[in-house]
Amino acid sequence: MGNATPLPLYAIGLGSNRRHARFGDPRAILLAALAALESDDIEPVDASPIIASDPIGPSRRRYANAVALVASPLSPPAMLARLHAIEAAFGRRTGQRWSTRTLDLDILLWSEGAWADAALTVPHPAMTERAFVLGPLRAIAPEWRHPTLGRSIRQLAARLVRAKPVDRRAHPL
Ligand code: A4P
Ligand code: MG
Repeated sequence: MGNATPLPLYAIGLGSNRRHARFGDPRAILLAALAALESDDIEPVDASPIIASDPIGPSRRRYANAVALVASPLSPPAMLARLHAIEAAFGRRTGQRWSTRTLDLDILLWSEGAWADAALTVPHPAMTERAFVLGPLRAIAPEWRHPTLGRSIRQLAARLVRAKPVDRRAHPL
């Protein structure tokens, strides 16, 4: 049977800053996690390059970060449950916020718009302040418009770069 209606899209943020005994370093963990996302009802569409990023928050270890686009009919809570199952399969320890983690999977965007309940907020509230999200996301979905801010990822990424403090002594005008 033909499928005339395109499936909804999700942008999923991936992060790791801890080795895994079997999968190896954070970069290898993200590659394995990208493969683990694929299932009967989650279809990989695109994946960004994997970047190395300085940690935001108390952890001192560098992160590997990437963003994946997937097509799926799952509701946002059902998608979050899948992501939690994948995190658990990669040995994620829960309970310590911002602790080092083997694998962190966040729902960044959903093509159907915004979602908010007690356990889940989409778009991810912190994504607009995070270069390690907007950089990889811009590489694969620059024209995706943030549903509540009304700006494209390209615009949000450009705005984030401009907002960085500039050392005038290093850049005399
Ligand atoms: N939750 C609500 N909205 C969402 C969403 N859109 N996607 C809830 C996923 N989860 C969402 O998340 C805690 C709960 O948030 C979930 O159970 C879900 O119900 P968590 O992933 O278990 O906890 P966490 O990740 O430790 O805390 P938090 O606040 O989600 O941290 P972040 O925002 O994920 O940040 N620096 C670099 N360079 N790269 C990184 O990837 N990541 C973090 C973690 C900090 N610094 C980083 C990076
Ligand atoms: Mg998280």
